[in-house]
Amino acid sequence: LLSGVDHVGIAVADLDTAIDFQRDTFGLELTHREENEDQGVREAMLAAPGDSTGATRIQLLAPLRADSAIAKFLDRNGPGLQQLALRVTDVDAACAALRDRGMRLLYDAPRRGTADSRINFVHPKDAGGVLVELVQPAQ
Ligand code: CMX
Repeated sequence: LLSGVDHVGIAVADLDTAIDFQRDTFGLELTHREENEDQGVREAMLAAPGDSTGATRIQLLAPLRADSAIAKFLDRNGPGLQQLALRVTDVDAACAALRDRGMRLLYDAPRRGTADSRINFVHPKDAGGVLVELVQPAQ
C-alpha cells in the first residue's frame, strides 16, 4: 500500500518568510500553495528544481487559527519538523491495516488534505514520537 515518502512537514510562523528562506537558502521551488480551512493551515509545497511528479516534497505549515494543531505545535515547540507523510495507494486499506497492528488513527474516516488528497494520521505516541500522515493523492 505504501508508495513512497510524500512529504516532510515543517511548522512555521509566517508562510511567505519561510518560502523565501527555503528558496534563497536551499534553492527549493514553490510548486503549490493553498489554505485548508478544515486543518486550520496556510500551506506550501516545495520541491527540488526539476523534480518530477511523485518526488518527495517539503511542506511548510503556518497556522490559520489560534486553536489549530499547527498553532499548538508552534506554541509548544517553536518552528520545526512536525510530520512525516507517507504516500499510500489506498488510505482506507492502509488505516485498516494499521489499526490491526494496534496503531491509533486520529480520524475515524479520512479527511481532505493538500490538493484534494485523502489523509489520516497515526498518533505520534504510537509511532516512535513521529506524527505520521497517510496521504492518498487525488486521481
Ligand atoms: N510530533 C510528535 N509528537 C507530537 C506532535 C508532533 N507533531 N504533536 C504532539 N505531539 C506529542 C506531544 O508532545 C504530547 O507528548 P507528551 O504527552 O509527551 O507531552 C503528545 O504528542 C500528545 O499531545 P496532546 O497535547 O495530547 O495532543 P496535541 O493537542 O498536541 O495534538 C495531535 C497532537 C497529533 C493529536 C494533533 O497535532 C493533531 O491532531 N494533528 C493532526 C492534524 C495536523 O497536524 N494538521 C496540520 C497539518 C495539516 C496537513 O498536513 O495537511
